[in-house]
Amino acid sequence: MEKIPALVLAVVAVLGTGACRGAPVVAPAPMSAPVAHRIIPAPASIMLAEADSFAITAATAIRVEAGSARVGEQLAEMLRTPTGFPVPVSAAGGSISLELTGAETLGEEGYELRITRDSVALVAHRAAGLFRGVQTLRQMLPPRIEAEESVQSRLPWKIPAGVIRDRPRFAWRGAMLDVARHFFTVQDVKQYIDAIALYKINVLHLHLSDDQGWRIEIASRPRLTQLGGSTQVGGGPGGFYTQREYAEIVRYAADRHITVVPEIDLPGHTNAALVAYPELSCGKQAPALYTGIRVGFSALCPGNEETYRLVDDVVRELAAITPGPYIHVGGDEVEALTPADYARFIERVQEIVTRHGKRMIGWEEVAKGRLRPSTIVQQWRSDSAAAAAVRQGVKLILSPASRAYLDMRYTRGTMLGLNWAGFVEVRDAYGWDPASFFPGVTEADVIGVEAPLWSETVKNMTAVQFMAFPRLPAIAEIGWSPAAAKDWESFRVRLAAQAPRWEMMGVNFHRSPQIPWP
Ligand code: TNX
Repeated sequence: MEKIPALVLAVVAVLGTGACRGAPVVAPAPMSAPVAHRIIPAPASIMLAEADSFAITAATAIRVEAGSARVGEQLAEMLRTPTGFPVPVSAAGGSISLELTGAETLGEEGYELRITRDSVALVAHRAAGLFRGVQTLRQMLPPRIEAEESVQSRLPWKIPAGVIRDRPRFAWRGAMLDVARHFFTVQDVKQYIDAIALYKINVLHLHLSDDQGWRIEIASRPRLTQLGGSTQVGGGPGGFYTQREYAEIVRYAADRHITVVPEIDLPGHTNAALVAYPELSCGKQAPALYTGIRVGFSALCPGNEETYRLVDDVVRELAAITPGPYIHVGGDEVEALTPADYARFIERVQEIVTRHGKRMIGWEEVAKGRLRPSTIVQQWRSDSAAAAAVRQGVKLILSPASRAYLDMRYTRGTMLGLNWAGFVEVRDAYGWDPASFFPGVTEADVIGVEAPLWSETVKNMTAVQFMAFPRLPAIAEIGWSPAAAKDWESFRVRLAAQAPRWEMMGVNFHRSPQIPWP
């Protein structure tokens, strides 16, 4: 705040429009909403002086130090295309500075932004914090900052002056993409990464195998992809990632400070694997490829030692190409095994994952086994399963289907998606709190939230975007912003302000009647 007091700091109550509760559903058009009303997720603390601003011009340069050079270059790239300005990046100087001098209390992802008429200082403790701060700057600039060609003539490029201090409430803010039911190309996944990075998502969970397809090359088990990757729901050609392509996705995500969590769903959801290795099913009969959308019918045979040799090959190869600390082993919806066989299977898989140096994550059912304290349980359906996991002393990722499932239909009137967990409109996705949603689960038990997008009905990126926007930003805010910042009236106005940005980015979205779109 050192240089700010000269300004009259208008405290823009980004979080405090609570008085509007009970107001009519359609609020005034937000096109002229103050910039603070555009930022999602809402920052922990924001004071803006809207009367004053910093302008990006042909003379703007970015000053970086060793640890901030890459984020500086990313910021420059973001500015160069739409503005047409050169925006040089160097250690020598510039009116925008990116510094890693921030206090340790900012944590891995916190940042501070100090914006005056003459300068922008973005300070963090880690590069990830700088990257998150750049997303805030991006949202404070006009939507045409997303343009893919120079629109320089339409000046000015202004950022309001003020101070933002921000850090996430939860360490885990995930998005899951099911690339098994329908396959998505490397280019598709990169496009999704770009869209989620804007909302400070930091985990991309890839659901890499299911009954309909095996999507990751395992060199020691080539038939998994040769046979198991050859189709998808509805009978299309399917596909898979080579290890090199997977590494490219991991690298692209890491460049945006997003950790990739690979999931191989075991012991159920394994029809595609059993097509390739029929000797691993208890019946030892080769099943046919499956292109429908039923669940629960397939399982690896837990009494066969060959099963664990396959799991070991898969986990070993996956661990070697996954720099992140986690491997997700599924564990959901197994109807073909006894509870005791299921629990023993999960415990053995947990040992295999541990032996290869990773932490196991499983869907809530895995809490039927004895878990290590380092294992993480992903809640999705029941509240009792979440509480049972907590009693074992493990941490939870919350993905309640009735709130966080991006594959649920919005309403009776929107046809895409499923509705087994109900209809999930934007307000449902936004209207819950991780610390109070489940009996017996407190804030300390929760490492964060994740929004899964299952792809039984979702066939292409236009559909992915329609399901994710605007619900993904709602889950992102629940994961990032302080509980006290939760305010539907404020959120819906800020959400409305994303529309011109999405239009500029070519991102499809659901025009929910709950939101006062411009
Ligand atoms: C349940 S969520 C499943 C998935 C389906 C999804 C559809 C979970 C762990 N299992 O296999 O794709 O519902 O919404």
